[in-house]
Amino acid sequence: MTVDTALEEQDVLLGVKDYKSGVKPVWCPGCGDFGVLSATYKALTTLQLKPHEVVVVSGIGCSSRIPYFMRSYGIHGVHGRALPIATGVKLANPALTVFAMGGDGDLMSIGAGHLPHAASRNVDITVVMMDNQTYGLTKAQASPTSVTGHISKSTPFGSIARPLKPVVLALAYGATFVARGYSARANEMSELIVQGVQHHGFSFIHVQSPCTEFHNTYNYYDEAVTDVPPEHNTSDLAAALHLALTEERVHLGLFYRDDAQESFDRRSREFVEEVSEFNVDEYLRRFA
Ligand SMILES: Cc1ncc(C[n+]2csc(CCOP(=O)(O)OP(=O)(O)O)c2C)c(N)n1
Ligand code: SF4
Repeated sequence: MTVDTALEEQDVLLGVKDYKSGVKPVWCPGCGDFGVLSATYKALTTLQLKPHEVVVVSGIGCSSRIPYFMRSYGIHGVHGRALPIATGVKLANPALTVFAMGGDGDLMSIGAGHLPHAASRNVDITVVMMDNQTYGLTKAQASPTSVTGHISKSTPFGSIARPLKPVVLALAYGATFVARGYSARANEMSELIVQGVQHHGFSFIHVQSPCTEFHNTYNYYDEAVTDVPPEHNTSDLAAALHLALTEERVHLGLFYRDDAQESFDRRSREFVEEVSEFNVDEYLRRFA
C-alpha cells in the first residue's frame, strides 16, 4: 500500500482520521482487533508521525489484515514472516517507524522461530501481537496460546497442550520493551504503543484481543485483568518474569524496559562505510 504525501507536506496537526485508509475493516462485530486498530490510530496521532514515515508489516490471519485499514505504507506478507520483513524494512531505511502486527497463530506458531532472533538482535521495531487464542481466519483451530482443555475443531476432546506464554517468551528472548494490553482498554493500549515506538529497540506488546465469532473471552478478561502494580520495577527482568508467570491475574501495562542496549539497525550502520558497489552482472557471470 502506498500513501500520497500531499497532506504530509502541509505543516498541520494530524488527527485520527488522517491515519484511516478509508477501507472499512472486514472484521466481525466486536472483534478485539478493532480496539488494536483504534489504539494504533490514537498512538500515531499522539506521536504526530506522518503516514509516509510509518510501515505496518503483517503476516496472514484476520488480525494481519490491519495494514489495509491504515493510511501508512503496509505489507500484508506471508504467513509467519512479519518479523523478517519488518527487520529488512528497518535495516534498509532506519528513518521509518516500523510495526510488525499479527496474531498468535502468525507470531507464536508458524512464525515463532523468528521471535528469538528479532528480539535478541534488538531490532528497532514495534511488535503488536493480537492474541485471541485461536486461528480466527481459518475458522477456529486451536492455537499455541489456547488454554489446556480448549475445545475446537482441531481439539474436539480439549487441547492437551500447555499454552505458550508470549510475555514470558519475549522477556526470555531479550526483548528490551515488553508490555501487555487489552482490546477493551484501547486508551491504555495506545499509551503502550506510543512508548513502544519511542523505545529505540525491540518492543513487544502482547494484546488480549478476543475473537467474538469463535472464542469470545471478553467476560473472562474483564474479570481477570489487573494493572501491573505501581511498585513493580520495570528495569528488573526477574521481577518482570515473575509477574508474567503469575497465573491468577492477567497483568496489563509495562513489564520491562531496558534503554541501555543499542539497537541492531544502529549498530549495523557502523558498517555503511564498508559497503562496496555490488555488480549483479559481474556476480552472475561467475556462474555462467
Ligand atoms: C503456509 C500457510 N500455512 C497455513 C495457512 C493457513 N492459515 C491462514 S491464517 C492462519 C492462522 C491465523 O491465526 P492467527 O495468526 O492467530 O490470526 P487470527 O486469524 O486469529 O487473527 C492459518 C493457519 C496459510 N495461509 N499459509
Ligand atoms: S473470526 Fe474472530 S478474529 Fe476473525 S474477524 Fe471475526 S471475531 Fe475477529
